[in-house]
Amino acid sequence: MVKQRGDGGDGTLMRGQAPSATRRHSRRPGRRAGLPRLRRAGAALIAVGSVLLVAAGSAAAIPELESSTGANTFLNPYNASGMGQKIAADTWVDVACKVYAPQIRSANPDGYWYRIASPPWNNVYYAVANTFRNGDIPGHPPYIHSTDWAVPDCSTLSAPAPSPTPTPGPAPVGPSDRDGDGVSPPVDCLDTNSSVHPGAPEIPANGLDDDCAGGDRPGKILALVAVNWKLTQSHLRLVRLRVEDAPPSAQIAILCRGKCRFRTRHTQAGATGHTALLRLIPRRFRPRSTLEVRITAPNMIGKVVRYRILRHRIRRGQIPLGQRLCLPPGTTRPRRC
Ligand SMILES: [Ca+2]
Ligand SMILES: [Ca+2]
Repeated sequence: MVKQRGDGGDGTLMRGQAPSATRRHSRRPGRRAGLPRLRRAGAALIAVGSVLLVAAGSAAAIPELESSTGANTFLNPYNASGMGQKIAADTWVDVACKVYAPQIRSANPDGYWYRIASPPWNNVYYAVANTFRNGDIPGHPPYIHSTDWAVPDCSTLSAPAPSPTPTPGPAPVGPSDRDGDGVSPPVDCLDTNSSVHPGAPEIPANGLDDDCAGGDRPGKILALVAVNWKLTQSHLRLVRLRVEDAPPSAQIAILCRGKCRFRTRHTQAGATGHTALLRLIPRRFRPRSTLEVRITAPNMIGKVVRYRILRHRIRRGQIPLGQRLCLPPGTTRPRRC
């Protein structure tokens, strides 16, 4: 009997959480690879025939990709006032320049904001730089860039657009600051809870937009799929299939594609989060079939483990390796985490 414990085929329990796509923690300047880039300047390159001229003091707008949660915009980055239209998730916008305004804690560790050149922001609204991907490529962690250092400082532009008047320090406390956290609406998106305000730590899947950045961040299901296989010369036989440590009442689906004796089975995790699945499905699997276990729960990123059963691996005496995938809320097609 050949045993496999865990999801990744290497016995490692999949309990880690990938770094957030919207919170990065590096001060190191970085360059992106494989993404569109208009060159930076301090000097902009202007092509005239085959001659390049360098115009010091101006800069082309730089395209930046918003992360998967989107970002609010403000007229004044120093106290996050004058809220504008939100930048939608996974959207490219042109960025004119960056300003250093660390007074709002969610802008840290780098403390920079981007001035958004694209309409409808038109070079007067700002968004926190660390909400953008800044050269990190979706699906290719680690996500480490909080700021794209190719974006010029607004102070270096020869003809900067009107900039907000710096008002260092926390947002002014108004009479409508009912929860006493020092931030008034509309910047405080929930003025009845002092733990919710810009700069507060975002706690995934608690039903609150803790940092007022545009919504509650989905949590990630960290359940374990435990599987044991018995290998023969012609097929594989499941001798153990369990889900452990799932959220109570999580939905569990078992799918089989290819040469299968079933297509789909559904069940629900018990109160303990442990659920035996072997009783629900035929145990014998032939080559050229794929077994998949999906664990989902409301407002959480689902966990998927996929096993491809291949003839050449069976002949070599190799059991299937579990491929770990993610299923974001509202989607049906698993993707790389
Ligand atoms: Ca408040
Ligand atoms: Ca939250």
